[in-house]
This record gives sequence, structure tokens and C-alpha cells, in this order.
Amino acid sequence: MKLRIGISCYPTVGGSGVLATELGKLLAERGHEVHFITSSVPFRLDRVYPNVYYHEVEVNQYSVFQYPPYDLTLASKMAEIAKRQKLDIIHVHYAVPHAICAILAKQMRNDEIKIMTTLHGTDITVLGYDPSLKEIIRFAIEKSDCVTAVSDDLVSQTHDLVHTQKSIETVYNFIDERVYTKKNVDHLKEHYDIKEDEKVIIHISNFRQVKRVPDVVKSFAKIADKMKAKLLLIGDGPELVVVRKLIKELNIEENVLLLGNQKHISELLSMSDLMLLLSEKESFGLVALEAMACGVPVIGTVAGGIPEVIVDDETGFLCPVGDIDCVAEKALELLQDETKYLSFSTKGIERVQKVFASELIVSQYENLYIQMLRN
Ligand code: GMT
Repeated sequence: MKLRIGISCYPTVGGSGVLATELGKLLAERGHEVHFITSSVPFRLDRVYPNVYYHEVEVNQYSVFQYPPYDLTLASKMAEIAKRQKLDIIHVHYAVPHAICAILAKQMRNDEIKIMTTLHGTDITVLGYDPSLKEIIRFAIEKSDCVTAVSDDLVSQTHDLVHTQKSIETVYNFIDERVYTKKNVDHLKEHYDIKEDEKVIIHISNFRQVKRVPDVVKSFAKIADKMKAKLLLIGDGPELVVVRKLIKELNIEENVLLLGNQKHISELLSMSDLMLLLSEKESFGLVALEAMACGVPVIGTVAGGIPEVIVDDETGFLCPVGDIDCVAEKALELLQDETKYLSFSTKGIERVQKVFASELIVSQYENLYIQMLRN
């Protein structure tokens, strides 16, 4: 069955936007017609893809409005595109505001269009605590025809925090295996002056407080005390200032490369030996999956959905949030034992192929779309 699917997400850097875009691209490859309804071209939509269309939500600022009316403009655009393109489904990423906009669009059209909402974490684990938003999040979830979340942990957190009985399906994140493979990047290592005998540790995030990037830096300093190593910090965000200061205080400036936001993540991962993801909140941790697919083991925290991605002592290690001694100890154990390292790296790749394969996950979404249309 060929479907016409509208997709709304935040198009800028961020796991939810990446996931939504990759899903749209693969659905289009399967012959479905995919319409992105977003405020700018999703950053992973970096060339022309057959069956993929883009409709810009142009938010104008009028002096009568104190804030630009993004939500209303999006709802209005969704209603227009749903009618013009005869959409069967609108798949939104984030309960607020995107599911609310889709519900409004459906009412405006008064038609049979189905709404799927995918929860990614921040919309629940941060906004769900806000009493002024809890009710509207619950409304968004309950009025959606189908709700998915990216980990079992997020499903249970949603039930606990938002107090809804709505059935929520776990559909894990996936990566495009054609992009995330280990590449030969000797030239890049040379460019960054990374020596043969240096281990490369990588962290990728939006440098929000929940990511605990200072823990990454402190753990790295302990590792670098015992072995030759470089730290690659990829991304940008509010904590960057704090992180820069800490790097200086710890006197490890020579060992740290701050590369800002980057597009070609698989190449940076191919240069790396180990990823650190030490967040206090993380519904899934898409970057951990990207790392594992490139053969890079991950040390993560026991937080949110991270333990569903990393198998402790098999594809990486899990440490309590804030326990930098544990992180450093596990990192040294892994980086100094070649046999163990190889086994972790191979098992990580196998786990991605078995549990998080794009084929499997895209089919899960497709089946849910079809079920929704039959109901
Ligand atoms: O991690 C972020 O701060 C970005 C955020 C987003 O909404 O893009 O990521 C969330 O969605 C990703 C894709 O499902 C997940 O892999 C991240 O774990 C999740 N972030 C949090 O839960 C903090």
C-alpha cells in the first residue's frame, strides 16, 4: 500500500530531527510519498530525493503578536498540505507543539487523516514536569491515533509523568547503515595531528546541562593521565563556555579538539576508539547507535533508555550518572585490552544490525501506519 505521509519535526541539529528525516527518506525509497512540513529544510535532507517534498512553514512576526505564531502557522500549513496532497497520515515528532498542531489541522479539515506522534524524550522528561504543560501533553497523546516512543524507558516515564492510560508502542531509533560504517580516515588523523599511539575519545551532543559534558572532560583527564589520548568534542550549546574553562583548569588544552557542529559524523567516529555519553537524561542516545555502527564501543550512564542501547560489558560499559572514576576505570580497561576491545567493537556492530536495523524499524513504523488506517 503506497501512502502519502506528512512529517513534522524540528529540522535543526538534534536526534529527533535526524530520526524523522532518515525515516522520511527511507519511506520514500519504499515508494511512499513523503511531505516534510517544517520551518526550514531538515539538515539531513541534503540532496534531492525522489518521492520527498518539502513545504516551508514561514513564521512571520507581526507587531500584534508578542511571540511569533509558529504553532498556528504550522497547523494551518498542515491543514493546507493535508488537503492539497491528500495526505493519509501526519507523523509528528514531539507531543508539543507538533501533535497539537496536527490535531488542530485535522479539526480544520474535518477529515479522516490519521495522526501518529513519536515521543523523543525532552517533550516528556523535561516538559512533563511543567504543570502548565502536563495537561496539554496528555491531550496531545490521547488525541493522537497512534503514539510511539523511542525506548521502553520513555514509555514508562510517559505513563508515570503524564498520567495517561494511552497505549504507547516502543519503536527504537535506527541509523542508515550505508552511511554509518567504519571508513578509512588516516588523512583526517594526520590533519588533526593524532599520533599512531594515541587513543581517540569522542563525545557528541548539543552541550545542554543534561548531557553532563564536564563529566566527559573530567573522565578524559583521568584517562589521559594514564595513557596517550585525545578528546574530540563535537557540537555546540550552552555548556560550551563551562567546558572550555574546565579544559583550561585541568590543563588539557593540548589534548582536546573542540570541533563545533559537524555534518560528517561517521568520519569523525571512524577516527575514534571510544565514545562517552554521560547524560543524566537520555531517552535513547542516537549518537551511541551511530558510534556502535562504526565499531566504536560506548561508555554510557545508567539513565533513561541508554541501557537499552548499550549492553554492559559486551558492547560498552554502563556507569552511574556522575561516577567519573567508574568511567575512567572502564575506559582504561577497554582501551588497554586489545582482545576485549575487538570483541566489544564487533558485538556493537552486530547489535545494531540485529536490533536497530533500518529495515526492521522502518517496517515497524509502516505496519503501525497501516494498522492506524484500518482502525
Ligand atoms: O538530546 C537532545 O537534547 C536532543 C533531543 C531531540 O529532541 O532531538 O534528542 C532526543 O531524541 C533523540 C532521538 O530520539 C534521542 O536519541 C535522545 O536521547 C533524546 N534526548 C533526550 O532524551 C535528552
